[in-house]
Amino acid sequence: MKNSLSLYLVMGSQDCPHQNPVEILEEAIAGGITCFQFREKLSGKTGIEIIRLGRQLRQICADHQIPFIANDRVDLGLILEADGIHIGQDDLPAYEVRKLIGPRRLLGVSAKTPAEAHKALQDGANYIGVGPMFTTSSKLDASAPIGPKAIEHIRQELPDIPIVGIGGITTERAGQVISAGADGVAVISAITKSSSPYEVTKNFCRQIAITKKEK
Ligand code: TZP
Ligand code: MG
Repeated sequence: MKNSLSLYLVMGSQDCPHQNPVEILEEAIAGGITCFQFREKLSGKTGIEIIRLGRQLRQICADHQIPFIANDRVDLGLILEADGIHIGQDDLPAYEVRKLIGPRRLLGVSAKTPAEAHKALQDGANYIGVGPMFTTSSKLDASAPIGPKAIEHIRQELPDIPIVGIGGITTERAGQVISAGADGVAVISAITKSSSPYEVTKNFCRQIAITKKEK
């Protein structure tokens, strides 16, 4: 699990103003991402349009053995035969989602505190997402940044829990998040809005590898 979290791309069509999500995912996989989450928030898309895009992205991940995680929606995850589901604190309760998706699919839960992280594990989570680390414009209802310190606190109390940091993470900031105790970083705009998703992904991989070596 921890290796799969190393560089986790999160994306929906709302995140891709310059380039097609399919091309971005292909470039990011070539650059070295280790996990992908389909997070479609564009309200203008119909159900069938979301499924069509999801199927394309899902197939690309399958072809490259990259875990494909669906955001929020268990129904969509099951339709797309996703490898897992990621939910927030205000979505369906994690233990209910675990029951729906069975024991084999991955379950990710967003958590900000050691108590939320502990509960997520008890409810059947395989990993937690902690953020926003820094200011982000990719999540409309994002709370104030909680910073890498939040990861330090969770890591102190739960030494083995798989953690991915998220929110405002750039290549320059990835190291701080890993040093704080995260197993990886989750990224939207730094990759999806880059003029070269491939190059920026390679840079992330380099920074993450350097910081992990120092740990
Ligand atoms: N959850 C917390 S912050 C965030 C999500 C989905 C958005 C991260 O996007 P970016 O562009 O990497 O800041
Ligand atoms: Mg959610």
